[in-house]
Amino acid sequence: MPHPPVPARRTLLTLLAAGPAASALGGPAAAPARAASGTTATPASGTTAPTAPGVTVPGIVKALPAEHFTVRGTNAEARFDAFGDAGLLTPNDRFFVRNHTTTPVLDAADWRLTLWGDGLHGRGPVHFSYGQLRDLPSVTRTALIECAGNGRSLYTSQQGEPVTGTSWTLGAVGAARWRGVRLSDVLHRAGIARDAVALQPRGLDAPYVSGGVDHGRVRRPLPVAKAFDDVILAYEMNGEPLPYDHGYPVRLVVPSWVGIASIKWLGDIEVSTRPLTSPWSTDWYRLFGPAHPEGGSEPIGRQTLKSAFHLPFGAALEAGRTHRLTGRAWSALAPVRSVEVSTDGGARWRPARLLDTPRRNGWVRWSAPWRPHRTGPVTLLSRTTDTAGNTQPERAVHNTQGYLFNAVVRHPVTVA
Ligand SMILES: Nc1nc2c(c(=O)[nH]1)N[C@H]1C(S)=C(S)[C@@H](COP(=O)(O)O)O[C@H]1N2
Ligand SMILES: [Mo]
Repeated sequence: MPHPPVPARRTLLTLLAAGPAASALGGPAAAPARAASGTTATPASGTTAPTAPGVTVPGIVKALPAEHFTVRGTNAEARFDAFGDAGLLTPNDRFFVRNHTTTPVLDAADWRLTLWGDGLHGRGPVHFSYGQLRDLPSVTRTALIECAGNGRSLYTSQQGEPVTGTSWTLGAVGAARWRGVRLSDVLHRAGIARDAVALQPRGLDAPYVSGGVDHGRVRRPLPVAKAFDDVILAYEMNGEPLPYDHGYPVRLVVPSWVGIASIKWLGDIEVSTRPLTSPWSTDWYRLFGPAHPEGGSEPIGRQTLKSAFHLPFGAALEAGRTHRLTGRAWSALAPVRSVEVSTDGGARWRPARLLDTPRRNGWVRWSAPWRPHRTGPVTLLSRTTDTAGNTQPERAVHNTQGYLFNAVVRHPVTVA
């Protein structure tokens, strides 16, 4: 068995004070702890300290004003209903945060990436400093990051089915322009062997402890084929250094795959000639339940497709005037081809107007005018179809952990 290198703990300037995370930092190299809270740290993005009212979550650095975020445990969901003014790219200060533990505030100056494992020619570990990564040719690409469980609560609210996990509505998704280096370039330079089949990137955040079990640091196997396709090690998000909460100094961006693949605060990558596993590929991020194979599906790779309105659930709309309904649609499987809307609970559908050119790994905004006449409750629906012919179904196939919700969202409003 190859021996994993000790993670570069000394690069962790701070973690949430006290508890197992802080004690893991013990030792002479550990810098004084500073809580990752909304009031003490200066985000790497250079945004100012929070002044807007909102909840401060221990473990998330940036401000979480209530008009843009809903806090869910250690996570912050972006308010999808407020995306109407957000543009095609999600601003860094409005991007959702999914943290298994807490945001570590790292220092790029003493950060390094380690590649190790029997899948490297030299066998010994290979290191890259932040400066060495920045000196490699850079690429910039737009990609969505979407949690596998985005829309999870709709399994229950819309389909009456129980699920475990964070009760996201539709805001565990965002689009950004990522700049960094190709993972393939780094793998070549590190001397990846021809017979390497699996990678396992791992974060520098604290080990994830749940139900009294220490699952270790967040890590998940990544097939070599995907790594060589379009994965990047990103150090910029929308033209700024990665914010602390989004993986500063370096994170993976794995386009079109479920968010868990895009490991933040990347510390090391195991390169192996044999398949690798972690709890994030065996216990979670598989589909379990009666509709799936005994023992679960294969680990989830790609995300699915969705569309939704930029409106709060239960929004009140005035009768007798024309409203411009807007929303977004996206598919991880192919570019969006069309969006249809229904304003009568699904009896009749009409096309929405696409406001952006559909692209792979992006979303499109759309609009449809609606002039309601009768007052009372109405269910609005939107349904997208992509160029590969995938369409949102009426019902999503249930899985116990509520991943990959893809059904048409039934959006209640009131005409008054
Ligand atoms: N190291 C580390 N990487 C991580 C996570 C984490 O908790 N730790 N969460 C993952 C999950 S589940 C998602 S959905 C995305 C969220 O990215 P964001 O917080 O930048 O939106 O990061 C992924 N990468
Ligand atoms: Mo996620």
